[in-house]
Order: sequence, then structure tokens, then C-alpha cells
Amino acid sequence: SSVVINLNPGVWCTRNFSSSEKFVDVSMNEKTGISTVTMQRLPVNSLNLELLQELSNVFDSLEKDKCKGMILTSASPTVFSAGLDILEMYKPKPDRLKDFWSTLQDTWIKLFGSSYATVAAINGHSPAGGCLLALSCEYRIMVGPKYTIGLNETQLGIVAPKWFQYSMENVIPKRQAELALTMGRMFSTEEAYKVGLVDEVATDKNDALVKAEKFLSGMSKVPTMARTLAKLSSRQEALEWLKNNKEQDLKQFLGFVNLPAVQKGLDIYLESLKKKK
Ligand code: CO8
Repeated sequence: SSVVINLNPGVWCTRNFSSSEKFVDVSMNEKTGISTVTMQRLPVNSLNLELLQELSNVFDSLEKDKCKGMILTSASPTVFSAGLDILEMYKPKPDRLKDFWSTLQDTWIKLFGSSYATVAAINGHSPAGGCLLALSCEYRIMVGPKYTIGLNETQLGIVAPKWFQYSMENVIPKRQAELALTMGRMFSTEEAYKVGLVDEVATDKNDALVKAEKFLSGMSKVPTMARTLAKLSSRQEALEWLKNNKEQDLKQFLGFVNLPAVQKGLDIYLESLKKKK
């Protein structure tokens, strides 16, 4: 069920796609048809099962409603998303771990393969799964100068799966992607801009949102069907790979996460996050 509340009649409306959604806010500019999807699982938008389920539902609704364009951003003032919730992977419950990974796969397939145009307004740090969400969009605008972005998995003793890697190779040259992936490199806003990991730098969140709207309004001038088919054709190989290999990818993830060495690595990493304080 969907409830439409007019905040500013005629221009903006906030949609709750289901009454249970609390980690994601969706607002639509009725004039432009652009939806802003804001992750709000504070403090760091770590992607647990529930946040992923909500994102997945929202992406379905946007597809169904023939959304004109989507901006993905965060309600946190300093973090876009801290990536996958490590607590889902550390000492995991077997059934929940399966659901968690399958939901991540589905969320990626929906976002990476959306027919509507997508922009990430990266208003804070964006490691690992946060970087994956941003990479899955068609355009990235990142607030600078003090934030970082990258696929840092190897730093945690884990490996970004093939489709994470593909998402990065879709954006920056393969050689740069390989170096970044092996080192688990986190790029500053400026470094990310230089290598092409982000397309524009913004001074603050508002600036990022304005730039995102501008990009999407340019996109909307291209005939929709042609634009969508061009995007999906360019992304087809990666999408097909995951769609055809979901089970194998899940099996590999479960096997890897449950390795004692990986569990130990996650334990140490969680401790280091706590000690930081
Ligand atoms: N998962 C769970 N909890 C987290 C995570 C996370 N990813 N990130 C932060 N937290 C927790 C912290 O432990 C802390 O908890 P508490 O308040 O209980 O001590 C709280 O969130 C706030 O964190 P910080 O104090 O660190 O917040 P800051 O604003 O100072 O820093 C950062 C924000 C920069 C995002 C920082 O928290 C950080 O670097 N987090 C870790 C990010 C990270 O490395 N994520 C990797 C996740 S793995 C992934 O996404 C892909 C896995 C691919 C699959 C692999 C196959 C096996």
C-alpha cells in the first residue's frame, strides 16, 4: 500500500511505499518526477537485512511507477553508507545470512539494472557496500574534500565478489580498478574525482542535490526508451552474470564468511572500529 502526503502541495510529496519502511525515506518532486531516496539508518547506514529489503522494495516501486530519475543519498551528515553491516556477517545466523546476501544480490540487480536514470549524491564516507551502491548508479557527485570512497574489502581480509569488481571496472579503467581492489584503497574525494570514480565534486549536500537534479534533467531530454536500452545493453553482461549465478555466488559467500580466519578478521576489525573512539 502506498500513502502520499503532500508536504508542499504541488511540488514535493513524501511516499511511504509500505507502512513498515523506516530506514529509507522517499520524496518525489512532482514537477520533475525525480525521486530522492534517502538512507536513514543512523548513525552510519550500515546495510543490514532490513535496510536492504527496504531499498529493494523502493527500487521495485520506482520501476513500477515509471520514475523519471532517482537520487540516492544519506540522512547522515558525514556518512553515505558504511557498507554492509559487519554484524550480519560476524557470528551469523545461517538463515538470516542467506536472506541477507540474496537481498543484497536483488538490490544490486534492481539498482544496476534500473530503467530509470540514477545518481548518487555521496554526502559522506562511502566504503565497501556504500561504494557499491554509488557505483551502481549512472552518475556520482561527491561532497568534498574530507570524505573517502572505495572498495576496501581486502583491508578487512575479505574479497569483493565479481559483481562488486565489475561495478568498479564499469566506472574506472581496469588497471586502476585492479590496483584499488587489491589494495582495498579508499580514495579521498579529490582522488576519486581524478580517477573518474566520481563525476563531480560538490561543496555540500545541497550543492550535490542541485547538481544531481541538473544531470537528471539533462538525461530527461534524451528519448526514454533509447536511453534505457543503451544503459541496459551496456550493463547486460554483468546483470546476466549475477542473475545466472546467484546460487553459486551465494554458496561462495557463505563458505567464505564462515571460514575461521575470516571470522577472526571481522572480529579484529569490529574491535578496531570500537577502539577508534
Ligand atoms: N557494520 C557494522 N557496524 C558499523 C559499520 C559496519 N560496516 N561501520 C561502522 N559501524 C559502527 C561502529 O562500530 C560504531 O558502533 P558503536 O557506536 O557501537 O561503537 C558506529 O557504527 C559508528 O561508527 P564510527 O564511530 O566508526 O563512525 P565514524 O563516523 O567515525 O566513521 C565510517 C564512519 C568511516 C563509515 C567508519 O565507521 C568505518 O570506516 N566503518 C567501516 C566501514 C567498512 O569497512 N565497511 C566494510 C563492510 S564489508 C562490505 O560492505 C562488503 C563486503 C563484501 C562481501 C565479502 C564477502 C565475504
